[in-house]
Amino acid sequence: MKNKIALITGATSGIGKSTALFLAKENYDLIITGRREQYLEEIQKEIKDQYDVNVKTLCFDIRSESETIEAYESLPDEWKSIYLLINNAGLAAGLEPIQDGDVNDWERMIDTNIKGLLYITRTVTPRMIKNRSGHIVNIGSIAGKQVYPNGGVYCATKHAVDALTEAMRLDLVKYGIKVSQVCPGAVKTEFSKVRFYGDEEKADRVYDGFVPLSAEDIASVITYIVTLPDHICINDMVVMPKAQASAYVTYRD
Ligand code: NDP
Ligand code: 8X3
Repeated sequence: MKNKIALITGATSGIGKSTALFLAKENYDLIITGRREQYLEEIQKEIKDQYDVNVKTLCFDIRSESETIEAYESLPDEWKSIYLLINNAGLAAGLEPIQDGDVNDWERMIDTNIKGLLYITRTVTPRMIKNRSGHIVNIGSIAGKQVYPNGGVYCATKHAVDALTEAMRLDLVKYGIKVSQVCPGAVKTEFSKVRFYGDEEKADRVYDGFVPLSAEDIASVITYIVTLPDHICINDMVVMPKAQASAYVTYRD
């Protein structure tokens, strides 16, 4: 295959979907993943209608190690040589103090944001090592740099992503594999709707009175990072809306 191959987890919406469109424009062949098959097929068509690249869809739940491995193994051999892995799938569930937290929410976040990211990375990296080439971009968060009240477990999962980014870079540097992290502040996607269990009004209030980042803003940053010359690695980038000074200080008009 002449193009580099990028696998993007969580490409059915938000940052992952936008990144798929941006990378298609850069002539990457794409593997887009998520649990909503219909969305994957619609996005595959949207990309192929606009760009002359190949697109495969893999529908699986990243919380399951066996589903993750099976999905990868279902790819034709030439598609298994993934150059770029965008570890994006993730969520926040609930906004509660520790003493009131819902254990199911905690498990969803830990299983997706930490364990899922590890499963796909463990699955994809042996071939990168064999090829002596690759780039992993982990989507962390400002919540992986700071902790805010009622968000303890989500913040802990993103702190884990921060640590794993550094760990992956240490382990993979000798194989010529780059590892980067992008840590956004507030991005208006399905994120808050998922956090508040589908309550759209509550989700919209998160972005009242200031201009949040868009999924395209983060996709453009990811595209910048992955199109730099091979010898340059952006290790870590914190990207905030102008009005958001930290995880817990946002200036609202
Ligand atoms: P969205 O909710 O719009 O997108 C989340 C994506 O993750 C969806 O494509 C979803 O696909 C996928 N996903 C969630 N759970 C699973 C699962 N179990 N298996 C497979 N895929 C899954 O949110 P964003 O685009 O905002 O979030 C993307 C990443 O960015 C996340 O890691 C999030 O933590 C991070 N982030 C978001 C910020 C924000 O303010 N929005 C700020 C900082 C970081 P599907 O439902 O089809 O499975
Ligand atoms: C998402 C940003 O501030 O809601 O990671 O945690 S925040």
